[in-house]
Amino acid sequence: MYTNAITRKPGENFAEGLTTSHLGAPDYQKMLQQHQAYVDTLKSLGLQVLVLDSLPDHPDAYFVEDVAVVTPQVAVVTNPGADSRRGEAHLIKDVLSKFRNLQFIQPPGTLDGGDVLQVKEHFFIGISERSNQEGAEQLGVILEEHGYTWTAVPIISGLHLKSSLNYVGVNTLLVTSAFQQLDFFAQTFSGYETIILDDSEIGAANTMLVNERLIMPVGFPGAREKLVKLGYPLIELDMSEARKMDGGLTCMSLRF
Ligand code: CIR
Repeated sequence: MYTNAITRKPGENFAEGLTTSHLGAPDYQKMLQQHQAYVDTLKSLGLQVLVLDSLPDHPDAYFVEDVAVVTPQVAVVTNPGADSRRGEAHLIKDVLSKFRNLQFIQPPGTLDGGDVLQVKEHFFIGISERSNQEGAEQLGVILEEHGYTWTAVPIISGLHLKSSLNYVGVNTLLVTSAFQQLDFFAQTFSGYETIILDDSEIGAANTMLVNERLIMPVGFPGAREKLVKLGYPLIELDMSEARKMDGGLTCMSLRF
């Protein structure tokens, strides 16, 4: 069960963050409302939620997931792969050190938390445009010290591993059909059940399991129908503005 979450308020200039999506210009007031609903939802599930101040010099900083990987034993501060985001990492140190001992991904290693998917005692680490092999290995060494195992996963499309794949409980992975068709998928993810998303609903891949509830983005009825069968109560949140900035549900918090 998670007891804590760290989030960060989106800044007024959040639209200056990195994006590859063509979903139109994001709206700040809507973003704030959606962020508040997100925070309120985590609180309603019993988490204590810290909301850090926005960082005007780092318009993507509210995607706090990317700057750390938190386990019960240690928090690993990452070295984000995008130049514009690198400075965010050391700005999370003070708050994280109140909860965990810290370790650090060191250059030339790069790593974004969005590429790190924990499934029970195992971590899948995406090697993407943001996270390199060196970063994955550094994280892997730290995780092994604490009894975890890990596997590297090549990310060929989409920003991060968790843009395409998430763990939704009941030994089940939620995955886009494109990702599921990659030749390494069956072997790398053997032993799990899969729920495969239609191509028109890849935006639902970033669904988040928190304290026996599944939080999913609104607007994906096909995914909803498949997920409801897992038996968890579903909560739908409007993520329209974060999606315009290539972000989703998991990106906006560190949960531990
Ligand atoms: C970026 O490109 O870095 C941000 N605009 C979006 C980051 C999303 N983070 C995540 O998926 N963990």
